[in-house]
Amino acid sequence: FGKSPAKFNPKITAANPGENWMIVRPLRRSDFDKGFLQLLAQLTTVGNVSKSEFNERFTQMQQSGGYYVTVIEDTRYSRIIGAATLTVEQKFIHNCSLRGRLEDVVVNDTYRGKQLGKLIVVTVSLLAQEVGCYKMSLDCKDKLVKFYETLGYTLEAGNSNAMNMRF
Ligand code: 16G
Repeated sequence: FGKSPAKFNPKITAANPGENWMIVRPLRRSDFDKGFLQLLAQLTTVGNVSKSEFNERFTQMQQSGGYYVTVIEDTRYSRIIGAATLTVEQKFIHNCSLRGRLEDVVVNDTYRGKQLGKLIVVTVSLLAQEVGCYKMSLDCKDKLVKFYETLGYTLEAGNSNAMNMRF
C-alpha cells in the first residue's frame, strides 16, 4: 500500500484499541444476540433475518473463504457497536493477486466521537494488507470521502466512478 501503517495516528490496532471496555475481533455466531444486525440497520436495509438465516449465511461465508467480518464489541454491555467487512476477490491480474473491498462500515451513532470508525477501518485495511491484497477499494457517500481520505484512501482521477445496477 502507498501509506505505511505507521502513518496512522494515533496508532490504533486490534490489540490496542485504546479503551479497555471494547474489543475488535472477528464476527461470531453469538453476535446475532448482541445486536449485530440492528447495527447494520443503521447503514441500510437489513430486512427480517432470522437466527437460522444468519447462521446459514455465516456458514456459507466461512466455507467460501475471503470474508472477514470484523466487529467492535462494547464488553460492558455485550453489544456490537461497530462493524466493517473485508471481502477478498481472487484475480489473475497482478500475478494472480488479491483485491480487497471494504464493505458495510458502520458505527453505532450513540458512540460518535470516539474514533471507532477510524479504528475499524484501519484494522480492516491492515488486515487486507496482511492477507496479501494489492489494493483495497470502497464505495461511499460523498460526505464520507474526506473521512476515508484521512485514512489513506484516494479518489483516483478518471478512475473513480462507482456504478451500480440495482435488481
Ligand atoms: C455503502 C457501504 C457498502 C454497503 C452499502 C449499502 C462502505 C465503505 N460502503 O456504500 O459497503 O454495502 O453502503 O448501501 O461501508 P445499499 O443498501 O444502498 O447498497
